[in-house]
Amino acid sequence: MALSFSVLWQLVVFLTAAQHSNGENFEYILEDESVFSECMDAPPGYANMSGLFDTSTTNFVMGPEGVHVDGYLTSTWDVQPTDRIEGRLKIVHFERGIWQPTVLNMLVRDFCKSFLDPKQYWYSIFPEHIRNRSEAREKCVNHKGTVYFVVPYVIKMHFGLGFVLPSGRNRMVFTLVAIDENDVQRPNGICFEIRGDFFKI
Ligand SMILES: *[C@@H]1O[C@H](CO)[C@@H](O)[C@H](O)[C@H]1NC(C)=O
Ligand SMILES: CC(=O)N[C@H]1CO[C@H](CO)[C@@H](O)[C@@H]1O
Repeated sequence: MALSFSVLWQLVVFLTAAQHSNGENFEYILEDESVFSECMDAPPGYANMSGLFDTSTTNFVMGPEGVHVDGYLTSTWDVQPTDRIEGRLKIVHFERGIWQPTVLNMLVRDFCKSFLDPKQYWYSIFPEHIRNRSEAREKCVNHKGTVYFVVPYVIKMHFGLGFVLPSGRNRMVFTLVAIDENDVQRPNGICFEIRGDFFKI
C-alpha cells in the first residue's frame, strides 16, 4: 500500500489534534463490552485480538460510565523483539446502509517507540493503565509472553480534532504488522476493530 503525503498529513493532524484542540470534543462510546471485534475484512493470514494478547484473564464489563477493565494481558504475538511494529488505524462509518471510508486514517511506522507516550491518542485506551510500566517500557508487544497488569479503569476515548466526527455507527479498524530486520513484513499480522459511536461532550 503506497503511503501518500495526504495520508501522512491526515495522520499528523489526527495524532496531534487529539491532544490540543480547543474545538469540539467527542467521546467514542463502545458498542459492545467485549471491546474488540473481529475485522469485517481482515487481510488473509491476520489474527484477531487473541493473536496479540491473551485476554482471557482480563474482565471487560459494561457499566453506566462505560466499559470497566481489570486483570492482566499476556502478549501472544509470535514475532521477534527486534521487529519493527507498524500500526494503522482507519475509521469506517456506516451511512445510508453501507460502510464508508472516512478521512480518519493513520499510520504509525514504529509503534513500539511511542507506545507509552502520553501524547499519543491511544495512551488513555490502555498504556496509561499498565501497572508494571518498567517492564512495559522494556518489552513492547513484540516480546511474546510479556504480562501487562492493569490498574482497574473505565475505557474513555476522547477526541478533539477540530472537526465533527461522524455520529452513528463506526468501526475503528486497527492493523498491526511486524517487519523483520531485513525489512520484510511478516505474514502473521493482527487485525481487530473497536465498534462504537462518537458523541459530542
Ligand atoms: C479469534 O480467533 C481465534 C483463533 O482463530 C478464535 O478461536 C476466536 O473465536 C476469535 N475471537 C473472536 C472474538 O471471534
Ligand atoms: C519488570 C516488572 O515490573 N515486572 C512486573 C510486572 O508485574 C508483575 C506483577 O506485579 C511482577 O511480577 C513483575 O515482576
